[in-house]
Amino acid sequence: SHRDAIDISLRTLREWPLPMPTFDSDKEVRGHVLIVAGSREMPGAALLAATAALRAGAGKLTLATAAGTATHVAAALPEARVIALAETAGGGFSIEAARKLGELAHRADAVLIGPGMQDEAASAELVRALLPRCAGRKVILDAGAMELLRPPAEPHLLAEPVDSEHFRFSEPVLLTPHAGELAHLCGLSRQAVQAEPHSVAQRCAARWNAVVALKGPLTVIAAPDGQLWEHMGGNIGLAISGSGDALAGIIAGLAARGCVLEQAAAWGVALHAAAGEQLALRYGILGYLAREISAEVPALLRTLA
Ligand code: NPW
Ligand code: AMP
Ligand code: MG
Repeated sequence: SHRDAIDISLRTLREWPLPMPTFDSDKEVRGHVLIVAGSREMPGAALLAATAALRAGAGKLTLATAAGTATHVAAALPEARVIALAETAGGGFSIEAARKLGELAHRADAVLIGPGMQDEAASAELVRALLPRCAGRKVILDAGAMELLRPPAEPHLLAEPVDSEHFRFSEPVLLTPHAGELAHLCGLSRQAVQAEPHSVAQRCAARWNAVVALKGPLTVIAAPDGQLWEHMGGNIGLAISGSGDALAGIIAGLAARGCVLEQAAAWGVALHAAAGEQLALRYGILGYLAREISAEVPALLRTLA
């Protein structure tokens, strides 16, 4: 625990209520999510994130994914509008997709990019081209979409995650790295990130102008203005393939419903952990599946929100 961090507990969340739709509102009010995710090798990540966004209560969903898998993804998630994106040789999304995605982002309330994206160079280029077209939208960058932050010359051995020409977002976005990912992105070792998660997240948030949700058994959320939250909960069963993809989708769904990025992250992390606790009661701590996480969310929301 850290002296400046607000503990994310049920009490904190009750004092930070989610925006609730009125009984006569339509699906537009609960927001439109655009998810850019998946690849030939990881189509499942797109499905996990997209399902989670709907389970968190978003009204509309557009999922842009690799052309080679789009029909299968669409059949697995009949609720989604699925856009097929041309692929690079490396299995990433080609830069030609940026304009089409820009038009889709314009109509969305929240945009999640990254789960299961292949081809690091193509991902960085696409995100760079897409960000200016996401102005005014709530943007969440996970996994491969965070590649644009990777220092150009790597690995470098700076004691401090500081370099003079670092990237800065013009409007804050939300980043959802685990310790290994953040280590890569800021040129530290994973041990250094895990030794001081609060201060590393805070420094990265200030440096990049981003809300940073640094995930792990302890999750730390740092805002660019220095505000800090922490959450401890869930269980080891959440350390499974696809778990973070479900979390990113839950957060995107909450953002589309009208939460600011900090609130979407705090609620998303708490719901994801509570879902893990429910699943552990039902199946045991090990062996539940990432695809089962988001199905717990509606009942949790009924009791919490
Ligand atoms: P490396 O290679 O270990 O040096 P993981 P993930 C680093 C998708 N998924 N210490 C690691 O570096 C996700 O959405 C799809 C140091 C690597 O560079 C992502 O797009 C699924 N470094 C992608 O797969 C289900 C560490 O972080 C980077 C580290 C990768 O997902 C699974 C990525 O890390 C998955 O969610 C450590 N301890 N741990 C699907 N069904 O489609 C990680 N890194 O661990 O290679 O992969 O972040 O889980
Ligand atoms: P990812 O590595 O992107 O798949 O994300 C993994 C998710 O599982 C994050 O939300 C972590 O906070 C969560 N997680 C991983 N290990 C644990 C653990 N031991 N206890 C609780 N949550 C965990
Ligand atoms: Mg992940």
